[in-house]
Amino acid sequence: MVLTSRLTTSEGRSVSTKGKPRRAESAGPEQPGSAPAAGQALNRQSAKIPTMPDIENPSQPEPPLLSAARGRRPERLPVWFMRQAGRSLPEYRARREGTAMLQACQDPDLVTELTLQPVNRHGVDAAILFSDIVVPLVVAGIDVDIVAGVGPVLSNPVRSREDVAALPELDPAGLQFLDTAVRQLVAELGTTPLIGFAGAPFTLAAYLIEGGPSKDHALTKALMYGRPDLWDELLSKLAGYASLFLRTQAAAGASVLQLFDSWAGALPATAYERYVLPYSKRVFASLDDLDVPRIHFGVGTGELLGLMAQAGAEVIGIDWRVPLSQAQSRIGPGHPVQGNLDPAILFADWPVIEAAVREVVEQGSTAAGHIFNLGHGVLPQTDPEVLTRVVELVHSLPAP
Ligand code: 1CP
Repeated sequence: MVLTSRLTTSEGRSVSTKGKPRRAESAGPEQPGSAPAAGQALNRQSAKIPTMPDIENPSQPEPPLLSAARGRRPERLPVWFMRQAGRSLPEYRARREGTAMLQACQDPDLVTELTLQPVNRHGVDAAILFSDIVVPLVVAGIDVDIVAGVGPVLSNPVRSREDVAALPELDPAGLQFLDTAVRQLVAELGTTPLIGFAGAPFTLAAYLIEGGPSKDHALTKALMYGRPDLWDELLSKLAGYASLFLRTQAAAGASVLQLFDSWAGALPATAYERYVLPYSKRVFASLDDLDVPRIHFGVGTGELLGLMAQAGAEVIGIDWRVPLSQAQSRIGPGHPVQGNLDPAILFADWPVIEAAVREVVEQGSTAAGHIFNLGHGVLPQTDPEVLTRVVELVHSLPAP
């Protein structure tokens, strides 16, 4: 791939300069040793120093996102956006043209470019790997496609004992593209952290069983309540997928990991505790030795926050339905929070957006740490200029 040149911002953040230079930023001197060369990314799994890519300059401050994720209060409030890479960006639409989504996810050079796009454009405090939660299913050989305007669709949904038994374990050899993409990205990003992610067992199971997006998750719940033995077998396998996918990213240099249990909010708390929490716990426990901060997020999970906080992640992502102040009392002390501006508010006039951003920052100020984000993904119609403006505003506010 063509490596891009690098600038170091006034805050010491290293950014790639491929394409348009970032506005409102002056080019500082190249910082010696600010990033390992491509292919020389530290193996943080063994080195146990996930936050310090710059070993030649130990005085360099920890990136704000990592500080907040570790429960500290950095000088600047960190901000990134779920689904920051993708259809809200014209450069994304241009670059993706003619390449199927799941093909793009397995092309390390394209993954690198698409992951960097929102970092270069918005100046966010983290990159999130360009991938999708169904990519491990593809690697496992399951016939899944991402259909434009729909989402993941499976040709043969998993509904019987035979279907579950036929699911293979994930073969690490199939994840070479992921290792390559993450190493390239870490080298390109310099001090900006890369967030690796995976879909949680329940949310993956929902796609496998329903065969595509679903509103009520009726088939998933029917199998969960009606066939607990099968459910256990299925979720155990999917916990293995998530665990391996996350470990691979951390081993290649991702410095934060997020587990998306997007559709867990479909469940009552009692069912979540019995049928979902044990498997999410298993995923997090398998990462305990890595010393990489973990984020756990789901949509519509207000009633589940206390239980989700027991799964093992340090940071709890809060969707836009629950004010951060209330969320803190539900998850208990000691957990940094991530969130939670309503993504739809970005379509309002700027004064409305500004007031809402300030309110989220204010409410997050009492948490153990706060990573500013939306309460779910960026909507495709969002004006990217507004996202950049939100980043500038968050960075301009006095850190609480
Ligand atoms: O052609 C396209 O552009 C397809 C749109 C798209 C993109 C850009 C999909 C289809 N997935 C993605 C990338 C993606 N997916 C990322 C990386 C980009 C980034 O965040 O910057 C991430 C983190 C995901 C994760 C993901 N995929 C989740 C969990 C997060 C969430 O939003 O809750 C889920 C549930 C999916 C499934 C999925 N993939 C794509 C769609 C439209 C959906 C949701 C479909 C549904 O409603 O069930």
